[in-house]
Amino acid sequence: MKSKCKVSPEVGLVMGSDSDWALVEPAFKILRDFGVHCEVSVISAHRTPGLAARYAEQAGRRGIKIIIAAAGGAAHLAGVLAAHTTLPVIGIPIASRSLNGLDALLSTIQMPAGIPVATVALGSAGPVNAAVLAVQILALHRADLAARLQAYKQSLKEKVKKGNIKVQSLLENIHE
Ligand code: RP5
Repeated sequence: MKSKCKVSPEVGLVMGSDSDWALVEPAFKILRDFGVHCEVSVISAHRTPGLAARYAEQAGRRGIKIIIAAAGGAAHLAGVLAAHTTLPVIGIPIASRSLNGLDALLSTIQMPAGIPVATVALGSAGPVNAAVLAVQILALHRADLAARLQAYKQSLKEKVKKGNIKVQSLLENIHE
């Protein structure tokens, strides 16, 4: 599966199986909301190893600036892609049915020196942070994205402030 959301994608969002999509979709939506062009592909480090190598080797030439790779189990996808490119690779460990994702987390994060994978959290924070990190990297050279990131951070602050007001109000009711 390979779907381009725009003509010139800047981010390659790759997952090891279509079964990962439900967990990865929030990353796609965040990139889209920031206006970052991306393409989505299913490529397996183990089932389609040649394709994984070719994808990573050709990504830079096609204008991709960052690769986000999500995989579960023996999650070698991000590492294999990182081995075949000098682009930054962000790894999303997917919690599969076994071991609560610890297998994927360790497989993604424990890379040898010289081949980094910027590994984000297990669970729902992972895809969100992968997308935000990709935007932050792109924003180093894009003032429009930097401004959107400021607005995003501000929205997080507002959410916490509202949460505090809500909890204080609940406490007042308990004390009365
Ligand atoms: C990994 O194995 C995939 O990334 C997925 O998380 C996991 C299971 O894949 P399927 O057996 O559901 O295709 O390679």
